[in-house]
Amino acid sequence: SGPFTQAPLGYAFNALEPHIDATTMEIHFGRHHAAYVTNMNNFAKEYSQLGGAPVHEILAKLGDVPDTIRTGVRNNLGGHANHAMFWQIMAPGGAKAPEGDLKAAIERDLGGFEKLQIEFNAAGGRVFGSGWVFVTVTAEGKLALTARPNQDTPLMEGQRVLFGNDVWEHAYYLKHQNRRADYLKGWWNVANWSVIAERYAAAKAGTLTI
Ligand code: MN3
Repeated sequence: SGPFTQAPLGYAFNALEPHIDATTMEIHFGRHHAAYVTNMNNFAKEYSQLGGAPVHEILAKLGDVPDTIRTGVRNNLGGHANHAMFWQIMAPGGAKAPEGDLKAAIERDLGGFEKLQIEFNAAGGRVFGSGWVFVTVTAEGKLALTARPNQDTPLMEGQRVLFGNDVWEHAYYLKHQNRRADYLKGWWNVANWSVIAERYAAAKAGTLTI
């Protein structure tokens, strides 16, 4: 227990099949993400200030964290924030493609949904080893494609993440083994554009956190 908590998944482990298998979801949510949260609660025992600040604010000011635990906080709180976002934006049952002003912003800033998918998949493929590919959003609603190694996140530069995909092998290896490109291609089937549209509106309203 401690100040960091893992929100319930909100859907069944098998809800994203066949694109993401139930066993991967169970291990990814129940062990990988849970471990990041446990590790953060242990860091908070050493450095109690961690428990009093919002996750996105800690990540934006990692230089304020004592150097003895800074790398651990970077990896584990980055992992917590990244996965908390990831489970949300894959929730089943929403819109299957961007709509409305989010669709217009994707066309304006990223060349359209089809081009976004091609370039996002390419960026995910270029991540060497473990990391993430993200679309960031400014308070003005401007979008950009970017990638980070390990559990780093644009939150560490004070930016906001609209959505992202986990390209660590633990996210896809049981089903796709070394074929990351197949995972990236199929992943779009489980992105929930209703949730992502809510995050887009929140970013523009200044209320989006992680
Ligand atoms: Mn992961």
